[in-house]
Amino acid sequence: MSKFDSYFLMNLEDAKEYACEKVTRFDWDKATMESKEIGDGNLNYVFRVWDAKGHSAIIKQAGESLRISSEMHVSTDRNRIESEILILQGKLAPGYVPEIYFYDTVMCACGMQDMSDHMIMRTSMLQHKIYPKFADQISTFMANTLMGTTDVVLEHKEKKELQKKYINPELCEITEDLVYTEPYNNCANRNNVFPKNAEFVKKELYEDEALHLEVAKLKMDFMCNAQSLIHGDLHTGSIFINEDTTIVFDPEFCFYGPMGYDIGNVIANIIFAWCNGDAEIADQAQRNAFCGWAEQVITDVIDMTMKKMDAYYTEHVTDRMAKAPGYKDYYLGTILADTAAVTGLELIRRTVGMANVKDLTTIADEEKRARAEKICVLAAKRYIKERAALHTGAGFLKVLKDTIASL
Ligand code: SR1
Ligand code: MG
Repeated sequence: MSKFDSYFLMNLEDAKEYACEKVTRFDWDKATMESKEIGDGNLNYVFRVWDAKGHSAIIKQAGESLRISSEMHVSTDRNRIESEILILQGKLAPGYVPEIYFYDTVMCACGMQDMSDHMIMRTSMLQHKIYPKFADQISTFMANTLMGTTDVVLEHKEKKELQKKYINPELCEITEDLVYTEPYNNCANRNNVFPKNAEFVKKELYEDEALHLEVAKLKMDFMCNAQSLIHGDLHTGSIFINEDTTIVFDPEFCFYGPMGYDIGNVIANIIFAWCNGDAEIADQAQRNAFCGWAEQVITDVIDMTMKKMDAYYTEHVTDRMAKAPGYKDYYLGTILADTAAVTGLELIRRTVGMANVKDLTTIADEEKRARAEKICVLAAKRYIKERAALHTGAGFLKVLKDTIASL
């Protein structure tokens, strides 16, 4: 019998005891064990547990209600999904995800590698740090995990087994509501609109019917296009980073969906970092260095991901018809269009929706924040409406630059 034989939400003391019992690879020094709750996401509880002998691990537990809102309840099975996906992604992209030590479907918790020698990328971005290897590393992660789980590459029954196993309706519903619905109508009355931009948001988002039509098309595509086993929430809060490595975690929103959803999330969140740097860095040379790097990342992530996907496709394609001349270019073209659209959707929902980003909300000067949010919304509308015409990283960056110049 163990106190962890039935589910309850752990506190700091429980987390230490739990790590001792479940992370058996370490000979824990019980007397010096400590724990700290370090979660800053919207859903789960994350404990770092360590001892004086140098052992450490992360214990992550899914609560029955979400941190962002006690009224929102999502199956705690999301912890199993996340653990299994990290194990799978670790095979497809070795070294790009934390090692999972165990997962436990009773406590809805898992133990994983402590990444304390890295920072959460959003925190780094708010300190305006530059990571020259990021674009190359994240593009490798995405090309391998996304292309590696498609019908182009996998035996189709194997793919359908994965699709069945990770259908994830509850987490998908959050995305369908928060990304693809509420930012355009505030139908659940939980949008967070910066008061200075209230009129602007009403006109540009709530009253633009042509935009609503495009978002409707994209929403149905998100629900119906079982293209690839996507991460589903690949923002800078789901990435650990340091000078040498990029580690992706938190794939609890994963399901079979359009792979542009992941790539577009990365691009949008780099744009948020750009906006924060532009508004908050006083020194011009430093501002140019950080924003210039962010611009290069936007260009490189698009171009490198597409190039690596192209190569992965050529090397690993198994489907006979997907080898038809011209099909690969058509397929990659649809991914780029989806990427542009999701860049726009993520920019909009994090600016005006329920779950905002610190990159915008911490901009101290109200005029600068209003301007940054206008840049995000106006660029976003172009990414959505002009998605079929964007074919290169330079094209993606031009939309952002032209929008800035227009304000
Ligand atoms: C109710 S959860 C809000 C957001 O946090 C997660 O990280 C997802 O992005 C979700 O949309
Ligand atoms: Mg998360």
